Amino acid sequence: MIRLFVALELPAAVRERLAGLGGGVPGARWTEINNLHLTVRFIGEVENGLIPDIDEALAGVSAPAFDLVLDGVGQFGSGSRSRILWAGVERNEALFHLNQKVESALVRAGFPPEERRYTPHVTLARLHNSPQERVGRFIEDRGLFRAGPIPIGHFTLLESRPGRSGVVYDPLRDYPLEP
Ligand code: 2AM
Repeated sequence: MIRLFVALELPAAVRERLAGLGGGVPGARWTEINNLHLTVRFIGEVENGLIPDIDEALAGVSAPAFDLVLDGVGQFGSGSRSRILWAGVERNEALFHLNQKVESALVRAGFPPEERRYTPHVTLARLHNSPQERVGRFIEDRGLFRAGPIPIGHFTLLESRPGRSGVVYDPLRDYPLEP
């Protein structure tokens, strides 16, 4: 089995700025700088033998290239449940369009549909029992964070696997968007 997802990789300069946002929240496990990305469609665990089907489906996706702007930070979840801190994405029809194209290509190829609404975000940290007051301050202090426009000319199929010190994301293949 292999754990897969489709994502946009972010340029090093953008990842550096995102990583620079970190700190000051007790109980936060910050995303390793090389792992910062924007998921387009989570696939999950599949048999290795299905990789060619996924590859073919993604290679058939045609969608226009676009610019991405990261905008603000926020959190999913609240209270003592495990939460995440994220950087948000400025409203972007082309990104939703790409998500839809990937979704329908995968469903046509026989994979189960994603039931959850697409909420584009870059995960900055996972929170474990972080005091809400500190999380709230982190978010307020970085409310003006913006990065981009970032030209997006392709999307990527990645493998997620456990590494020695946390998860490792390996890009398997890039798929071009239309110029
Ligand atoms: P997250 O960062 O919000 O956890 C690789 O794990 C990527 O797939 C991450 O961006 C992760 O989002 C996302 N992901 C993991 N499990 C998921 C799920 N069940 N549904 C949707 N996305 C998921």
